[in-house]
Amino acid sequence: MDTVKILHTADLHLDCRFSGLSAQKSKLRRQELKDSFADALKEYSDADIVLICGDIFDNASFARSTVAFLENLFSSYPDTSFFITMGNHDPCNSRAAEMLRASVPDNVVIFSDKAEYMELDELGVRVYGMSFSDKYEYESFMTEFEVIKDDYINILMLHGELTGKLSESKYNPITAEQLELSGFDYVALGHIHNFDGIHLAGRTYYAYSGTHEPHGFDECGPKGVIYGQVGKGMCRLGLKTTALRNYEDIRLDISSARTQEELADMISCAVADKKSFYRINLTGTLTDNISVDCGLLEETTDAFYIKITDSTHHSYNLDMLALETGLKGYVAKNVLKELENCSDSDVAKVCAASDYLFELIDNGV
Ligand SMILES: [Mn+2]
Repeated sequence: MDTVKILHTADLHLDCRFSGLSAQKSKLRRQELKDSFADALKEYSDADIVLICGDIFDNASFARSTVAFLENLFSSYPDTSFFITMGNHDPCNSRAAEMLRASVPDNVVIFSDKAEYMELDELGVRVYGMSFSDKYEYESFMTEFEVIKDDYINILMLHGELTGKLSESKYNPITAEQLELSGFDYVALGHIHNFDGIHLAGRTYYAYSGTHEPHGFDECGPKGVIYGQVGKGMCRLGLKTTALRNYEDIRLDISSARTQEELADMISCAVADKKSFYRINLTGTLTDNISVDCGLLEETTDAFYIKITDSTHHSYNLDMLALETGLKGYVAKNVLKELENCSDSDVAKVCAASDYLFELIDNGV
């Protein structure tokens, strides 16, 4: 069966500000967004067509050098056909879109804000697309397309939001039912920054590629491009990871740390990839000889970016509390008695219950 090799990407958000980072790291990340995209094109340069489904640029502020970068990049693959739809961050009326349109070479098609298609006769493929004209698109673009039914492989590319009801999104709403009835072989989507698999509605395959490189902690998980083959009523596609750095959001129970060195080691082990971004929330019950200084731990842990928060609490010293008069002394004496009589396997449970009781007495929570 005849197939076409595609590379599907979206939501590059080039020139993204990375406002949570230092000026130096933010600049480095902006360069990496470009490097990572260029690397992906090189790695999968045997793709016949490249689909870029919106939000190439992050917003109205973009660098002219980035447009020049894209122009050079597209020019260096003259045998590849590039197709671009503009998204809500870089709609047709934006300066970035205008400049891109004015500069791209002949092997690049940028879809307008009307439903259009291009035929690649040598490949037997038709690529359909439509761009955002403005920040919001309340009406579904899907109603604008009618598939030409013949031997050609029909691929649609859109920036838009999959939704249960058409009224529920202002970002070109698309329903599974529309996809099922559409007649396309593959629908390449952009807008959602996470890849969650290749899906099938009726005989139509569809997927969000997600972004090629994450932009923040709301974009954890593997990031890459979709690459593979599409044919009539079939596809062999998968995510190929491309991200140079990842974001990791971790809860780390440090109850078993007995010394400050052990605590530092546990954090260091959690930071498996020194190049990545980490947000670590420390949890658990600590003994008196462990103290948590988030700033110091951040400084002494080797990572590109690390933010540590402390949600731990200290265990209560039962022997000391048992000497007190009042409610806590009474509870401590009884817990000690309980610990003497309980089996080894119940010690942890009794300790956790007593910690909970003391927290309740101390904080009322
Ligand atoms: Mn986006």
